[in-house]
Amino acid sequence: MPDAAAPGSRPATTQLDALIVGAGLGGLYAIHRLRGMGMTVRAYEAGSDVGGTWFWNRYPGARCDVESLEYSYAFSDALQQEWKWPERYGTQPEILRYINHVADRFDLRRDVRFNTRVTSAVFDADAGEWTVLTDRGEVVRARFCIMACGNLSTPRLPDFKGLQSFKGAWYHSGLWPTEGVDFTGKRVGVIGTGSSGVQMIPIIARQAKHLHVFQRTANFILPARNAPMEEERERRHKADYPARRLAAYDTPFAIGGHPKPTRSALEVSPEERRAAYEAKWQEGGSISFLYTYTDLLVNQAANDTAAAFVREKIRGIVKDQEVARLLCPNDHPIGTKRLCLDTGYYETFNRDNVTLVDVRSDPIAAVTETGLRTGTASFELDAIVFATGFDAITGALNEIDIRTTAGAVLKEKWQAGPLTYLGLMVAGFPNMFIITGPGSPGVKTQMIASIEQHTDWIADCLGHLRAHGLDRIEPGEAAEAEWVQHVNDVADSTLYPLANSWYVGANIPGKPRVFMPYVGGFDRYKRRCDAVAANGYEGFTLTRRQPAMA
Ligand code: N01
Repeated sequence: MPDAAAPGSRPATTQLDALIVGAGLGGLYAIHRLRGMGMTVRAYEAGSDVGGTWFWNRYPGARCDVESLEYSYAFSDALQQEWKWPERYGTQPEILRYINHVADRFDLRRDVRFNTRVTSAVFDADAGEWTVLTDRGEVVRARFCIMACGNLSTPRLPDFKGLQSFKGAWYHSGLWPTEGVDFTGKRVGVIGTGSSGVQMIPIIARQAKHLHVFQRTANFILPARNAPMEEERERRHKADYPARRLAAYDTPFAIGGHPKPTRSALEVSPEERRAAYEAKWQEGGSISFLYTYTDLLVNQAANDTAAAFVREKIRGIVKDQEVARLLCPNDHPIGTKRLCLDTGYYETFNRDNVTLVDVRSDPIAAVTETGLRTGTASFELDAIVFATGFDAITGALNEIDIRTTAGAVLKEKWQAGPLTYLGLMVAGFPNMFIITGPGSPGVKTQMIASIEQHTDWIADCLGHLRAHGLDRIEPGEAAEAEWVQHVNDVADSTLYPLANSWYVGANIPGKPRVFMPYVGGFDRYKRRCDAVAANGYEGFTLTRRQPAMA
């Protein structure tokens, strides 16, 4: 394939079968899978190396909340057998080491262009291919575009006045400096108490002279109970890894090892319920807790029992009962925002050098030269950490100018909320596939399982096109509308929409409130995708470009 030209000269056009946006877990597997079919592929990656989320999110304490024996690629049994995870939950450095290992082992780097951001992608309806531009001036033409740009890859800073005037240092959890940050002896403010804030706060508290935690919404946080990997457990898991993966695919979260619940929380006595929650609390982890009963995510009364248990725990751990009251979530059912896993989070608020600031009742008004100001108080800070989240699910796609020569513009089409068929494709945008986009169960599952499932489906689809002499696929408007309705109907049958979460875009002012992930479960979703393919790609139109008349 021709390469980009030297600086100064006119850029050459690179021709590919498939262009991939992103070299995180999704992009890397897409390279491997499509290259294995003999396709010319290349991934474009804004970062200087592989890893995506795990490349950028290097904040102290960053760690996966899915157990490491589950959170890994399944496509190569040799890989899953040889890799040794040292702990129950992988740390960010360990997961990044694993991703680098995968990139090297499968020789993936040679098909990644690093430090390069895709800025626009235009589908040429006549030529039947995409023309993609990068911020380094490269022009790439590709029959297919695979958007593997991540769900939580567009960091979001609140629109506070005065940030430019701040004389100290500031950081965002999702843009953490590679060399790390030492907060020893510093007065630090952390804004945000989602998964990122919850993981970093106990560690920063141990370093800082004083830590102010600015909390707008209290979250439900369960113990991770991280520990070194037990050798016997690892041995047993690896002894039947492929079967365990298959069993996991038959569950809603694509995570195995947890018996499916059989009873409602409301069918048992309060004592039995309490004992069950206590056992899950001791075991650690979010999926096992949500699996205590069948109806925790669909029945408010059932959910209330679990929420009350966690609040009681918070009041038991945190000594100052006014602080405990503020830390008790009270505005959403448990599990309807991403459950956070902690190591010593609530205990951190018993430290003398930690102060919880309620910015729900007294919002942050501005950043000042020397810290932060709320409506009623000022805080002197040497460093501010924004653990304020991401423009989730659609953010990275909307940053690329995606359009077609037929006049379709993705951002315009998605103005009132994203529309996709199966979360994989968008009507009006042929030959563009999305890995774990809106309408996919991705973020509600073991993400790597969804990445592999989506990519395998796409690869099979491209194989089908090739085998039938076809080169174009696009979902129909009716199939797309039916899927979007189904995604909404399923969400509305649960408690999820009751929370102001990033699942509904509530963290981004002005973003349309639409429930974006598919919460019908990975198992159900996979069966649907398989059936669509088995029925000749039902809901899609598959065609062959007519050669231009001489
Ligand atoms: O972001 P978040 P995150 N003033 O959006 C607050 C995954 N992840 O980076 O809730 C004051 O959850 C905001 O408050 P509110 C995981 O899927 C996984 O923590 O909007 N506060 C909230 O407290 C996770 O869900 C792992 O009222 C403001 C926080 O900032 C997702 O990434 C680790 C504010 C943002 O929380 C995102 O997590 C890390 C303002 N103006 C992340 N604006 C693991 O695997 C926002 N906030 C463990």
